[in-house]
This record gives sequence, C-alpha cells and structure tokens, in this order.
Amino acid sequence: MHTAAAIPGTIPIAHCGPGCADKQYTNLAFYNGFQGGGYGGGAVSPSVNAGEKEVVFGGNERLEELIKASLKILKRAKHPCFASGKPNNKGRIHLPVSPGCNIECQFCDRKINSTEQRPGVTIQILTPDEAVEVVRQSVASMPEISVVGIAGPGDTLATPYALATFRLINKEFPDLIKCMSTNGLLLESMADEVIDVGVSTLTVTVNDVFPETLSKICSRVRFAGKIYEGTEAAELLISKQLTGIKHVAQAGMIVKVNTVLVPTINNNHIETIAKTVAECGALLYNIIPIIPVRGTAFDAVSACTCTEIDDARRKAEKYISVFRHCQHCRADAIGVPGGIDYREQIYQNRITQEQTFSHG
Ligand code: CLF
Ligand code: SF4
Repeated sequence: MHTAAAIPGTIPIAHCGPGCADKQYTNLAFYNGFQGGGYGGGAVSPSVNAGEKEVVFGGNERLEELIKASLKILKRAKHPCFASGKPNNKGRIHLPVSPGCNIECQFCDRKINSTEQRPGVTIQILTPDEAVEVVRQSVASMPEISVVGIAGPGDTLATPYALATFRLINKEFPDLIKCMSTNGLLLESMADEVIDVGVSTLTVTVNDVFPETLSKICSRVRFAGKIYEGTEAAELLISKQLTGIKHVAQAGMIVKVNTVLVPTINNNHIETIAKTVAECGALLYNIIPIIPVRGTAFDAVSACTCTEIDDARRKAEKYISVFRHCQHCRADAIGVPGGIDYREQIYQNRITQEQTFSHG
C-alpha cells in the first residue's frame, strides 16, 4: 500500500470490506503520523467497502465504479483548471486552431494580436500539423505541462480543426490530458467524436438558462444551415448545451461550466444556472466576470465588483464546486495559468499586456 501510494500518478485501491479498509487507513495515516502522503488520495486510500451483497454476488461493479472515480480524481489532480483547492502548478498548452464560431456573443471580439490578455485572442491560427509541432517544442522544455487545451479563438466544434488536432495529439502524446472548451451548440451531435479523439475534460460556456435573458447576451445562432435570432436562438442554444452536457457527463467526461457574469443581465440567474448544470452532470463551475471589450455591443457594460463576484460564487457553491483561479487565458497561452507565459519563446514574438475579455 505504501509503495503504491508513493508512485507518482498512482492511487492504491482497496477491493475489500470496511474492516480491511479501516486497517489500511490506520496503516497509511496513523502509522505515518498523519503526515499525509500519496499522489491523489493523501492518507486515505479509496476502498470499495464491500458489504454482504458484494461478498455474495461479487463486487466487480463496485470496483469498476471506484476505478472510474479514482481515474477522474487523478486526472483532475493533474489539471490546472479542474483540480480542487489551491492552484497546483500544472501547465497547459492552448492550441489556437479554431478560427470561426456559430453563435454571436455580444461581448466577443476575436482578434489576431500579441497584445491583449484575454480569451478569443491569438498571435496566429495554427493548422493541426503546426499545432503538433508547438506541443513537441513545448513539452520538450516544460515538464509542468500536463494538458493540451483548445479554447478558440472561435468555437472548437464550429470547424473541424480542433478534433483533427486532438486526433494527432492523442496518437503522439497519449499521456497528456486533452481539454476542450466549447459553446456547446454542437456538443450533443458531435459527442461521440469528441470522446473518440481523446478529450477527457470539457468546458461548456453556459451564460444563462432563461431564453429571454440569454437572447440579450447571444444575439444569433447558426445551426444546421439556418440562422436563428432572439429567444428562438437562445432556446435552441440552451437546449443543445444541456443535452450535450448530460450526454458527455454520462459517458464519463469531466465537465466544467463557465458563465460570463454580466451585471444587470444574468447576475440574478447564477444560482439557477449552477443548479441546472450540476443536475445535468457538470462537476465544476467557473464564473468569469465580464471585462468589456471596446467596439463590442457590451463595451459600456459596467465591470463586476468583487462583492458581485463573491456573491455569485457563494450562491453557485450551494450546488456545485466552484473554480476560483481562472486567468482568462489567451487562445495561444503556454505554461502554468497565472505564471510565466512561454508563447513568446514558442511563437518568437514579444507580447505586451492589455486587459479586456471572452470565454476560455
Ligand atoms: Fe485551457 Fe480551459 Fe482547458 Fe484550462 S483554461 S481549455 S479548462 S486547459 Fe482555465 Fe484559462 Fe480559466 Fe480556461 S484558467 S481561461 S478555465
Ligand atoms: Fe463564439 Fe466564444 Fe465568441 Fe461566444 S465568446 S461568439 S462562443 S467564440
């Protein structure tokens, strides 16, 4: 048990009854002086806690469930945006391979530049092959990279490049976690392909679950060759997002939901959004305060106060774990979120920072 717990990336699992599990706890924790230890479980090892029913009928289902749950914990522990607790010093590479989008958010302004520090911005759009080369160069010099993410600058499912890129990355780097961010419009219809290319952590940006209000944030949706506007567009988007989340969560994917907090528009709906997405199977919730971007329809919206953000997080936390370390990453970010960004070295360009916003 001690040996297994000491191997990085390993969680020992006990397939036994509650009495043996208790002894293992004593072994790992008590005789260790409660110093903690192990990679993903600290001083307590997961156990199927097999009872009479399992002893008679076999505990294979319990064991399978426990293995799946433990693998999720391991994955989350290696992920900068899905681990619980403090920032964990894990890194990610964002590959800017998705140029277009199929919806129109009022705060969005996708840009090619090296100056702005926000989602939706990249120094260039990469082809899938170029993106693989960026990953090769990055992991060769940065051992802290554990995640390859695609978060734009547009929507990852609106064009085929994100999935084509993940397919290549999964072949060459099977151990890196594949992370994707989407507006969710095409998630349900493309879920099987998303799973097939190796994506295991997914973020869906759900800005409201009330069509009237969402129509003020998202003005237009293009779906199956048709343009939808107003509440009709919002209804379609919400329905596709929620069914998509349910589908991938049931398939075992770890799902986070992002909401862009827009004062006077969706700030009173955060609790309902959090409850709704948690019921659909999302595990984590990230509230991103809007930073109005010049030239967009929301450029005059007032930025959120600390009290508004705190209030929204407290309300959401009643239903779902809240992620609090979001760094509003660019679509081409490389490194530990909030730490040094190495895209400069990789793309050989100098970046200066200028605050503004979108989704990530
Ligand atoms: Fe990137 Fe997003 Fe994956 Fe993280 S970012 S695709 S989940 S690997 Fe993280 Fe950056 Fe916030 Fe996004 S800090 S903007 S939440
Ligand atoms: Fe599309 Fe994302 Fe921009 Fe919304 S914020 S329009 S989903 S790229």
